[in-house]
Amino acid sequence: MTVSGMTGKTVVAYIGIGANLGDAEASVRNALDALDTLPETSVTAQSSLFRTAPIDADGDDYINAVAGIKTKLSAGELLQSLLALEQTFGRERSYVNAPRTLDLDLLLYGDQQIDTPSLTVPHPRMTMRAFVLIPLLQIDPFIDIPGRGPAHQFVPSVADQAIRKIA
Ligand code: PH2
Ligand code: MG
Ligand code: MG
Repeated sequence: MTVSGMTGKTVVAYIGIGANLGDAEASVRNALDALDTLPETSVTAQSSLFRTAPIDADGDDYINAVAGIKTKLSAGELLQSLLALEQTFGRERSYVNAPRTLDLDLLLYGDQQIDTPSLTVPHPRMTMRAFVLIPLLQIDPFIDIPGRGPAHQFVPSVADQAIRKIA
């Protein structure tokens, strides 16, 4: 363990996982395993896997899930680790919301609200997306979104979005 790891504070964070290119289900499962191998990070909760219709995107249905982690990485370090992990899964960024082998989004980082050019937490669109809200609420039905309030209050507004639990 590094010196910063010895002194750093442990934070509970939530990661949105999505894939709709290649073997999406395998990618999401492998991503859950890979998150657990990040330095100073362990996966403490994982949602079911869900098949979801693309929102503001084209291509096949997505497989989505949410992971709860405990980490001593800073939010910036965690973001960099997630982007690096996407690369190991062959992620290409050809155009906005293009079909992807793996997307890892930092949804929540403790109770922090972060607004920098490279990172906005809570994830700005998470309250508008069933593929985030439903798996997140499966892990913690009473979770609060910092600055927004209880996550469950947003469910009625995404009720028209197709989502089906597959595993
Ligand atoms: N991700 C997007 C855009 N649209 N739709 C679904 N169903 N699942 C996603 O993960 C998703 C999306 C941008 O990251
Ligand atoms: Mg995303
Ligand atoms: Mg992303």
